[in-house]
Amino acid sequence: MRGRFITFEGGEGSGKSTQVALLAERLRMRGIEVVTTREPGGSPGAEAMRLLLLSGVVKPLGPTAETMIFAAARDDHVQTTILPALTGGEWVLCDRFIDSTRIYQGVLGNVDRRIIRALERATVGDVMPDLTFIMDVPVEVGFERVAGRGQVKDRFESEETDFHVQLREAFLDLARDEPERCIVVDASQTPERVASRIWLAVVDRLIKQRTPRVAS
Ligand code: Z5A
Repeated sequence: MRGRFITFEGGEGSGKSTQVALLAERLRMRGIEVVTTREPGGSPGAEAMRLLLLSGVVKPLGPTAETMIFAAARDDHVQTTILPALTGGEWVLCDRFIDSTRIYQGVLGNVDRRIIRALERATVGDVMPDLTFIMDVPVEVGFERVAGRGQVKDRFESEETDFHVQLREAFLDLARDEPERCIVVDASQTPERVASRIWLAVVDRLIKQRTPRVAS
């Protein structure tokens, strides 16, 4: 049986990586095999492209070219990491995926929606997430968490506050448009509370439905 594919989306510092790790732990405790991965990256080729994308050297080429490099990275990631894992019955938990392109490049970068969708079809095809968590946190909370790491800001973290406010709104709009796939999570709560909310949704949407009913 094909594995399940869950993605985590949202602004910076919203706790995506933390929740990917916590959900993986819970699934493994139930005996489910899990692959955790991220975008941009998640395969050797895509990790090389991640360095280019986050360093900012691609930015001067413009948002359309940047979108194409995100797509090239995704193509390699899907073909070499995600698809083989799903086909082998493993669950894949991915920190960012297509919705980041739709929002960062599409909504905020103003890249033509037809280009975004065409690249999505070419790279993802029917390898669509079964469930997507939109991690929602006030921008200032996300900033504080990331500042606590004391790292140099990357190409996207360096954008103005207004960019991050629009980003948050755009993710919430996307969730409203696709309620069957997307669940908004209040990510300002403690990591444990956020993890519990996510776990309830996974059980409800993906685990219960896989358990065969016993005939009475
Ligand atoms: N991008 C794009 O433009 N187009 C695309 O198609 C794709 C990506 C795929 C990748 O950045 C950038 O690429 C991203 C969009 C763009 N730009 N930005 N910004 P990245 O992978 O380097 O970083 P990120 O995805 O933004 O994640 P992040 O900033 O590392 O944050 P996070 O994964 O959401 O959070 P975290 O690492 O789990 O937690 C951050 C800190 O907060 C950490 O110290 C935790 O211990 C703490 N934390 C986590 N949860 C909590 C709670 N609940 N309470 C308190 N503290 C917490």
